Amino acid sequence: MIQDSPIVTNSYQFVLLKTPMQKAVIGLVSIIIWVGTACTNRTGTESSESKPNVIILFSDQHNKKVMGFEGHPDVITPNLDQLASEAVVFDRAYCTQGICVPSRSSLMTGLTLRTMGFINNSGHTSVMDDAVSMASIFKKNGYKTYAFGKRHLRDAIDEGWDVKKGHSYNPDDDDNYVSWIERNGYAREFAEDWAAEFGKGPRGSSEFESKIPTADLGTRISKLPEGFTMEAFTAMETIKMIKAHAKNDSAFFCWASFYRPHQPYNPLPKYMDMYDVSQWGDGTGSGSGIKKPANFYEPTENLPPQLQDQRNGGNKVWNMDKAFQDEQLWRNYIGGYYALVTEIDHHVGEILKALDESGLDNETIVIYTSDHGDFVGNHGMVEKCAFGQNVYEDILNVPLIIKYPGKTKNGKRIGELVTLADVLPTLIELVNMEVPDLKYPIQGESMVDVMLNNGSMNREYIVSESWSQAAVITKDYKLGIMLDPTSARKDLDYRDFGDMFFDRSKDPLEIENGIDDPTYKDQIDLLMKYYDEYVQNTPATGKDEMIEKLLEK
Ligand SMILES: [Ca+2]
Repeated sequence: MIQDSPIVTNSYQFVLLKTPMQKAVIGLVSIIIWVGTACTNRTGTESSESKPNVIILFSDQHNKKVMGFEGHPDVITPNLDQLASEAVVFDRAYCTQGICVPSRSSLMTGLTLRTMGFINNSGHTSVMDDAVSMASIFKKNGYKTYAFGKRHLRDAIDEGWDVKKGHSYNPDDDDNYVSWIERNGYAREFAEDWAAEFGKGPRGSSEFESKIPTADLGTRISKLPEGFTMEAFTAMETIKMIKAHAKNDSAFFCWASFYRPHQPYNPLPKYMDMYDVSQWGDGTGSGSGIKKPANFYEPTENLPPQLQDQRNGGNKVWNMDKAFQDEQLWRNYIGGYYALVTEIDHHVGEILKALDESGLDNETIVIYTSDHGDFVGNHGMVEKCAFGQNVYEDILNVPLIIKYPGKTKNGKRIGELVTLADVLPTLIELVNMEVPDLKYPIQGESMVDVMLNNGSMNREYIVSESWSQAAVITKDYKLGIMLDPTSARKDLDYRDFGDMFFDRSKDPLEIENGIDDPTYKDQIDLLMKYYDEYVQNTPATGKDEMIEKLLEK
């Protein structure tokens, strides 16, 4: 939608006017003005064209390699495979930090952790109040906005939703999974799932005070009937919304956000039965037991200190020491993770089918992505252990599949380095949205030229960072710099372990730390220089504010 005077005050004013598509739209607007008729589109605003719907299918903790079309030996994902064949697939998409809230917030604002200032999932800074969310931008542009499932956002970053139905109990939401499962009479079954990690039922449930045992590696088969998981709730609400929009003809932006395959790992028997976890084998695709990860027995001393502690049994939910005595526990977790991905894949298929049956598939942009990955047994680790590292590919590399019917090239693989902060500027350009005055300009960059025109991001590197570790990622190399978390957070200081360096072209499993190898000195110096450049060019407004607050205490 091109307005008479676009209110664009950030760096995207150049991007917004430079692509052939934009020029074509401007040309079309000129023609319409020339014939003296401005048509009214289905959102009721004056425009030359009807806007596409946008749906972000999202999962939590989905390791990018764990999809069938990636050549995985085990996991079964026919619907994601089909979507990927009809879309562009980014092979080198990374989260800006390998943990929920900061990563999701980057997706929603296009900002970095450094600028927002989160410490892992917590903390509050003024940037979080002043940021403008993706949902708010869509809403201002005439879209009806929906969030179904896990948001895990805060302050202004969680604003802009017309309808929100979360996974957790929240009286401010229009509905939530915990209340819904209670109404349906399965509160106990869900509490047993939830307790695999937390030892009790969820907040807001009649089972909140119930003491229920945790489960080794957070893995327990669900007793919920099919159709009553958190994933089923997200899909059900999304499909209801799609069917309603098929009739009312207004544009929607929807974040359909699955909680899984995040722990607690509670697969339904239907999906678990697709994987033979009774023994290690050559993989489900070969008709045998699931395949053991190639770097499963990585020596403990290779891993950063927090991961070593978990390996040695320091985390009493995971009980990893026990799992190494009985590998059946590992197979249950790894197969359970695949089963959760397969359940999500089923719901993705149902949502795409609803778009198709409602006749909206050709006018809806579909994105599939996730906030970060999971080790899934790689490096002999469970979950993401994001408090002790922010370097491993299993955690930082995320799925990113984008389909714009009639525009994206089917099955195109893209090797450019991108981050989740690039999604918002991409959508702004794709949908041609007006951007309000932003106090903190978007730091990501549009991927449209790469997606539609064989363009380049012109990037030598990208950075993903936590308070403990910054990963500088180039085409072939990765440097994990252990940071000084300042005197404010001594507990996050892992500098004694030293930095980490991986030659990804020779060591894709990331088991040979080359930081002391003189062969790599020039490369390491270069990546260090890139990081200095990144720090200089990226305002640390939120992080500085957070440090000041912590030092005052
Ligand atoms: Ca997460």
